[in-house]
Amino acid sequence: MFVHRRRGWEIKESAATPEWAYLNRRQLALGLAAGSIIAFAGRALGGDEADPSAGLYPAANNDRYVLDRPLTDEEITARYNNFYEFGSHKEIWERAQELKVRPWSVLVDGLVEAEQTIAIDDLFAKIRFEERLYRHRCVEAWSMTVPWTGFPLADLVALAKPLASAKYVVFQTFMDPDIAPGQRQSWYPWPYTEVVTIAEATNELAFLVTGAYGKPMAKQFGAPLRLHLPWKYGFKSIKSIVRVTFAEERPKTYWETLVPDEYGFWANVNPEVSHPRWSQATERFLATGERLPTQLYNGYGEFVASLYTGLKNEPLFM
Ligand SMILES: Nc1nc2c(c(=O)[nH]1)N[C@H]1C(S)=C(S)[C@@H](COP(=O)(O)O)O[C@H]1N2
Ligand SMILES: [Mo]
Repeated sequence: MFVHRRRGWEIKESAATPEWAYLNRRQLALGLAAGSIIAFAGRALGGDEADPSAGLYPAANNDRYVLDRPLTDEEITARYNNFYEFGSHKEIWERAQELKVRPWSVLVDGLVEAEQTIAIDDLFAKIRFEERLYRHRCVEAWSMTVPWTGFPLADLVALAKPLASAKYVVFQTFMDPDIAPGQRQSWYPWPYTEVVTIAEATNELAFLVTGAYGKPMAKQFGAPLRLHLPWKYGFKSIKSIVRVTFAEERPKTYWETLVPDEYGFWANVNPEVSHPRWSQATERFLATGERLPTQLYNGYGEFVASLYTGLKNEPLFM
């Protein structure tokens, strides 16, 4: 099945190269002129030039999603990561290079017309990529802005053809303790899983990410396929997805199993609802180090607030 919806805002790729990409190219040109120091730095951050999907980048920017602050440099975001499979601290980017992102396939199963195992490059060939500049807010009260490339999660839902009885979409990360030392710590409920409702999954903001900064994303970001739900705390944005299951009942997620009082199912960003151990009123912005006020739904209320109008008794903000 070919998923391609032409949208009114779509413009020719050639007319849509974002400013940050020009800056990157300029830096690259300077780097080449001055030696290969900058080109080397790019590789050292985990960029993989041999990635078979490299030719799909850069994709046209979708300017419907605008930022109110500058982008965070890749030098920062690619060296400060949460990816517990590779360790429960932020400096995992080198270890994450052990992840083999080809061959890679995604199992789509559960309440669907037909179970499918889709090779990642076959999936990419069926989908139209776009770039979106999104804010990301970690529950630990830091935030960043990233130019992600990918496609709406709604496109994958359409491709999966869920049955009417499906109410939830369950995502699972790879499981390979040989390369992921965190997964040898057996008290964690591996593999990492996350769950959203069908309504959330088909909201226009829900984005499956394949690339960042105009190229296939570095492994530490969750290559070759990760979710980004910009109105929710970052732990919902599951990395390195191998399985997408449609279900009628809501299974407990990795974090709900581990610390149910601190990391719940809904996890929508709200500055007025504190985490049990800290305030969520402000956040440390990784680009500048400033403390900025946190916004309800991370500033995306116009897109998502209506999803929750009938759910006032649910713990929507933890
Ligand atoms: N599989 C998996 N996905 C994950 C995590 C993780 O540890 N494992 N950490 C989450 C958290 S808490 C955040 S804040 C983001 C961090 O994404 P980044 O490292 O690309 O900034 O990934 C989320 N997705
Ligand atoms: Mo996070």
